Amino acid sequence: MNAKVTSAKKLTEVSIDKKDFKQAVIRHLHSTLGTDENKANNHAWWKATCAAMQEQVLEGLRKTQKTHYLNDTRAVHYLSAEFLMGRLLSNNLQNFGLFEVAQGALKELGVELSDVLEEEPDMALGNGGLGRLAACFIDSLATMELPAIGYGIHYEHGLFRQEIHGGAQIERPDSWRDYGNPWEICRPESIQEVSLYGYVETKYGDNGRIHKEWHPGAIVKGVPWDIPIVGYGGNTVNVLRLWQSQSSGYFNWDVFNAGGYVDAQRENVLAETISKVLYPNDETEAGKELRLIQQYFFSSCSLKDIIRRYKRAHGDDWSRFADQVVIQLNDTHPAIAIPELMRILVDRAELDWDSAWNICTNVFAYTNHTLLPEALEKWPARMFEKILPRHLEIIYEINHRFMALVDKQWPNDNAMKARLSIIEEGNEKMVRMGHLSVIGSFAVNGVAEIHSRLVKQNLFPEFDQLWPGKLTNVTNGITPRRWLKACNPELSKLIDKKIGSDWPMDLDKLQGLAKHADNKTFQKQFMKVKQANKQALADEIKQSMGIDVDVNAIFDVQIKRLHEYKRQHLNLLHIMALYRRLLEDPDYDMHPRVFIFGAKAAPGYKLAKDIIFAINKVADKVNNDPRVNNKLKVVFMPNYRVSLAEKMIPATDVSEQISTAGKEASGTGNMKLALNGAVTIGTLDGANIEIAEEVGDDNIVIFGMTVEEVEALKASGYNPYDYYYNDAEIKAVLDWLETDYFTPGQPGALVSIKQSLLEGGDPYMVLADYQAYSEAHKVIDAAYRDKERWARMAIINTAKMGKFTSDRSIRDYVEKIWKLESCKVES
Ligand code: F58
Repeated sequence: MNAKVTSAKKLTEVSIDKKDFKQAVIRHLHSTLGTDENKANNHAWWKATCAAMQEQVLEGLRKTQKTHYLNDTRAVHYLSAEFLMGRLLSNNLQNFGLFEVAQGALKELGVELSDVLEEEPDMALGNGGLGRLAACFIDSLATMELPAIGYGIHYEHGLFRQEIHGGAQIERPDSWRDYGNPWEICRPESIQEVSLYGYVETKYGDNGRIHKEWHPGAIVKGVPWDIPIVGYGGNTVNVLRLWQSQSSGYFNWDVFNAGGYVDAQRENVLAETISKVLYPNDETEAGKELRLIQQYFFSSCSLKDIIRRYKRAHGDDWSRFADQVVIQLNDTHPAIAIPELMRILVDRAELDWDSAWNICTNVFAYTNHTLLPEALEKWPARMFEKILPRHLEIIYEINHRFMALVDKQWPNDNAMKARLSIIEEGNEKMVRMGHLSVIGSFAVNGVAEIHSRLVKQNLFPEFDQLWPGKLTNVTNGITPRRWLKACNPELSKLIDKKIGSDWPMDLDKLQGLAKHADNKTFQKQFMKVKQANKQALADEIKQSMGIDVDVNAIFDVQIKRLHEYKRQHLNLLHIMALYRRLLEDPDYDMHPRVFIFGAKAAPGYKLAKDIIFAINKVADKVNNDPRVNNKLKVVFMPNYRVSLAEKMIPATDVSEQISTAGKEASGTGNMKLALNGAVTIGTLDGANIEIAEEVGDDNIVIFGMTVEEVEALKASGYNPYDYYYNDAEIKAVLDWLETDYFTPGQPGALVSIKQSLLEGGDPYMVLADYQAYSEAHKVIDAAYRDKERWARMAIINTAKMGKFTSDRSIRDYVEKIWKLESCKVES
């Protein structure tokens, strides 16, 4: 097994020089875009530069695919409803070692590469951490020269664009490919068909064998679009294959005879609706029919594509399928692939059930990303029966056989059966997708140590008993190519000078910085880069929002989806408390602080939107109050997305990771910020715990209740009013929300936050952690004022992030779960 990244070609051996790159850009300007150097605007330059780059990329793709085919490699198939890719040009240039070449070529044409890069719309085909993780993982897979393919949905509209009007979030459609996407390649030769609706016929064969035949009510087409994924070093170019739905024109008149022509047209519209829009949910399941159809659509297309490729090499011999194919389910969204594979094997390939199940349970592995009950997917059996009648039968059969196993292990224990059954009985029968995923997979992993422990202890304890070793951990990671090398070029250059330039492929090398952490010159250089990055962000804030921020202030950043468990409102209450302290005592001793937020709220999540509104209203007041003497600023940057994160992260001093212990599965923003030299203020939750282990207690500020303390307080009967009445600051701040101080003329406009924290029972224990959080901020303040101490802390954070490269996560998957070999592609 050789999954270590050692083989990528040296980045100095560029495949094309400046002169040729310039020629290629001009050629594309002329013959692809039909314009010329004098007429071209930045958008045209962007497209032409992408096209010039794509020539290199496609050459790499062709070589990679040929090599993988000739070597008949085992491959991982990463099924994910979301891939939050961001922009690709800068990444592809970096990974091919052509960034400087392109910069130089464009300069000679009188064009700034940085302006051209800004033209690219983000590919925002994901909600948050889960989707971005998938993007980091496919970067690492290609970098490590592992045979891999990502499968997902070619959403026409990605995550909504956020505008802020009068402080409130407004959602606008995202149209990432309105003017064409230069990276994607349509592959009509690999179109798949997917059946939906209809009924199942039972047929009895001569040999007494029962055969099930599904007569679908409608068939839709899946059109594949391939996005090449360039590994660092440019040797391996893998593929992200995204499925777009299209009407097939097929409509079963027998099934829908009463509806006739009009219904048939409705079906055509449905077909094209499937891949229209990404559901903007975060940690809650919408339970909508269209979402189940989306899930089945991309899972079925992907499986058929995997089987087509397998058959090309192995014909109808299924005996090697599980040797060649591993399918990773990114959460339960693609779990329907399990009964789909059973259907294909049993109904189509006519394998017996046991052989089919044996293949299935050696092919699938499942990653769990959450413990929140509202995020665990369940589908009404009734809805299943309508959309996927044959799959429901198969799920019942899987469950029937599984219940026999449970009975063997725990005889006559009906309560146990009810707990473990895929089917939840109740008012409405539900299909539990988590249970199906655990039962149908050979490995199940959580995404950070603490999370995986809780998956075993609280979520699936009986499954852990039944199959010891099946439940495991793979701590998340981030790609250092995007999240340091590309987004923080000045820090990268400084690091290169100090320890050499190998670190993007071997992040443990950053350890080498630790011995310079006390060196005054290095401290100055490191903090000078931070200061320049802060200046760039300050300029952006000024330009986009008209707010002046002082780059000597502490840049304190919370960037992530807006959710109660992530506790942006804890941050807000503390900001309000600082404001009060400053009003009561103008000499209140604090280093100037800029609190910066970036967050989208799910459109239907009322309280989350109220919190955004409150942050903006408090910001209006604080930023325009001369009494705070510029010691406090609050900035809510609209439309948080990957490309904005790339600007905010290098400029951050303090990273807010303040979820209620036990709720954040891992977090990955925490890793990105620490890698760029931010100091974390955080709870003992998710990967914060592992970050603390790496950087040491002196270089992180941990506060608040542990998981055990949260559980104990809950068990003893948590009462938020205890904190309200016993803490004058909490009371004053909560009462303030009820006045019209922040919303002149609109008293009560912010009251929902107070209500949720008092009458609502404060489900995420914001008030219980408030004092500890407030004290932790005093620790931050004191540490920052000691310039040398702070520089040391920042350097150590960067130096100790080696563990959190997504290359390490992938290595863990390869060794523990996938059992893959890397495959060298000759350049
Ligand atoms: C996130 N989940 C976890 N879900 O919250 C985070 O702790 C973890 O680091 C990350 O996954 C990667 O493991 C997450 O982002 C979603 O966005 C789902 C999208 C579909 C609907 C339900 C939430």
